[in-house]
Amino acid sequence: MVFSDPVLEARRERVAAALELTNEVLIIGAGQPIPLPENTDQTYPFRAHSEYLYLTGLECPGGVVAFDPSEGWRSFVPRVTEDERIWEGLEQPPGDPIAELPGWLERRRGRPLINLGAPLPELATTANAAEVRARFHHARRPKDAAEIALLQRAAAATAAGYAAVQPLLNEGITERALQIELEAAFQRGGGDRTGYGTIVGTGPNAAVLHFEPTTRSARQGEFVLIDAGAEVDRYVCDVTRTYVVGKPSGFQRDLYQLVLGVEERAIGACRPGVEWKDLHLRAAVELTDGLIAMGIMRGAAESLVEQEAHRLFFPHGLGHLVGLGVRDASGTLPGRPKDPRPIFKNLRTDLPLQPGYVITVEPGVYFIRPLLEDPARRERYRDEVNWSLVDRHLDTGGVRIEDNVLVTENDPVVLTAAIPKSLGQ
Ligand SMILES: [Mn+2]
Repeated sequence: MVFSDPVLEARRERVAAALELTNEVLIIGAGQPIPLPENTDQTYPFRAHSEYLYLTGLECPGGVVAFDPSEGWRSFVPRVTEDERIWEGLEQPPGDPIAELPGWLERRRGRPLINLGAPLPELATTANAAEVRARFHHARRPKDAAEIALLQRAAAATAAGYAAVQPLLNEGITERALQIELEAAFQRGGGDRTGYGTIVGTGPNAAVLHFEPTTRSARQGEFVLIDAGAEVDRYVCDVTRTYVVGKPSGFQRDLYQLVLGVEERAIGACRPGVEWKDLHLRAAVELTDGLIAMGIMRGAAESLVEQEAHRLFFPHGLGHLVGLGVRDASGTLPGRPKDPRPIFKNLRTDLPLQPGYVITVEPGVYFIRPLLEDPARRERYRDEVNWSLVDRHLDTGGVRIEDNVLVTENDPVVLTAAIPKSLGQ
């Protein structure tokens, strides 16, 4: 695997210190391959649990890493069989034989046992696992140099994908064709695979937040929203660009400039100590201000956001941590409950930023029919929204612009800066 021993040792040390265990025994499982339902001797692609991979660098089915606060870390791995060497080309990973794990546990019998990573159902575990996991997540939020190097490679592969599709944004191109060319270029550009299901939405489909590409073709003057990222050694970028096929209308330009301005100001504010929820709130107010200026909403932005009216057009959070997987250790600070105010209902990340964090910044404005055609919402926000203008734009789709930002002691670093942000070809 890609991480060197000193890198892994430093991680294990940092995690051990952060967990604050005294007498507890910790077991972190890699997980087992899951067979496909039919009798094919195939399994779903195996991905070791992130918590296991982080500490061992191994994609090792059945592996277990164990920690005893008075003795330190031990890694147990299954013996690779001859069949696995013949059929899969597997090699024996480093570590103690997994057959020694029961004895290791037996010698610690009676002490509280915490199981993180993939569950080992045969173990009876104690109740504070969630708290220990929260501390583990928090300890691995700042990315180390090896992780940032992988993210830079994932960003380069992702950039190759976007560069391949931008010249293809012509009338008649299908969502599927864009997906195929994007994903092929990801892999030619050094990616192992996509980090999550590629989203390509043309026209009204651009308003579906997690749209799966279809055979629909783009028409002249429509938005095309692409949200996709390459994965390199399990490290993932999460990028969105929005384009227009042909010449954008004034309305499309206004929407795009609004989202772009909000995105760039939020990126500039990604500095140590800044509360993510404050950036989210500021983005919500700025988007609302822009929608007021465009005549779509009416009133004062702060008050509209207080009333949650912005969620008609911006129904998701400003972003989330990304890295080892597309949602890497997001959530809240250990021991600090999420801010319960209704305006933060759709914000799952509630943390102060710190150097080393990598976070997506992804404001968006959409015309989402299930929200905008809902009679209850139309009644509640009767005066706050210019509904006749909204009705004229129900098939507009939407705009989202998303980059991945590394927080540092100095200026934020945009890992995905090589991917152009322009409305058209
Ligand atoms: Mn995304």
